[in-house]
Amino acid sequence: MRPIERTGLRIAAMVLPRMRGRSAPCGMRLLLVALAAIVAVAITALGWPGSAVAASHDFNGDHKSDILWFRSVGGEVAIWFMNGTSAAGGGSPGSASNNWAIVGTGDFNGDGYGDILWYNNTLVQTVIWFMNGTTVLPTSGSLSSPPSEWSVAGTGDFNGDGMADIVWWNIDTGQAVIWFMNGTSVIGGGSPGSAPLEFRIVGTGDFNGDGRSDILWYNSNTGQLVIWLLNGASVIGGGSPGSAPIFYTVVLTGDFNGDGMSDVLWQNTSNGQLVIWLLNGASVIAGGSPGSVAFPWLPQGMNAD
Ligand SMILES: [Ca+2]
Ligand SMILES: [Ca+2]
Ligand SMILES: [Ca+2]
Ligand SMILES: [Ca+2]
Repeated sequence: MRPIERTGLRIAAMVLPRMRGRSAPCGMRLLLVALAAIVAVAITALGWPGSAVAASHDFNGDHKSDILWFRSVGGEVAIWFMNGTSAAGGGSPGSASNNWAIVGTGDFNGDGYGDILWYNNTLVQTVIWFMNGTTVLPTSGSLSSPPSEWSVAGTGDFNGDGMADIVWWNIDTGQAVIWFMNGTSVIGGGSPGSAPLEFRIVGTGDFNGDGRSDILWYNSNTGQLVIWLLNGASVIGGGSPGSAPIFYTVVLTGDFNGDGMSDVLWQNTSNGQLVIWLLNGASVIAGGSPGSVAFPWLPQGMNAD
């Protein structure tokens, strides 16, 4: 596993338990309280048992993250345009048939509006809906898909051209491959390497603030996180910010303290406690617990945009 450094293991073992008893910075706490409130209100209002929040992105171009819903029974998609903690409009752009799943969001054509990435693992097909608010634009369409041992592991802008790109992960070899996208066209890319099979890609984010997305790996056997700092599809640095104790799982990445570098939100799947690691590159610079969100409430996709 060449780009991975095995450092920092002991840091986390100390940082995490200490963080758990410490109060988080106010802004962070507010964000998570807002997050919990939004998810609670949204699910109550929609009344969709079995529905899931798939992701957040700015679908109407107002620079505020919106909430994308996908109803796992029936395939209906809904978008809530968010303004702070309020849903200020929205609607349903349509429905998907069986076996289609939302595997990511991002602005794949660079028009400032978030788009929806779909994958059908039966048909081995990939489709992008280019969105304008709740309208699916006619330019939407499919792209050639790799063989079925590959799955979409994440999205992000890895080459910094303003258009979202796709990370694929090979379940047999552990290899990651990045496709640089322009709409539904693959305009370049490459493989940053492979990780041992016990590692999974659990997130992307710009962990060092250079305007290009990086990859977050997680070893579910050991709890270890590893970050690959990337320039395009090339690993330019990284390391391990540490490991989390058993029961903690990564739920999302986002820039919680607004320093331009992505951070990691953990949740204890046993008692619902949330823990944030503030990162600078692959190093934990601070952390804390904003509180707990009891099961079955699960943070899914708010971010600090
Ligand atoms: Ca777009
Ligand atoms: Ca890009
Ligand atoms: Ca970066
Ligand atoms: Ca940050």
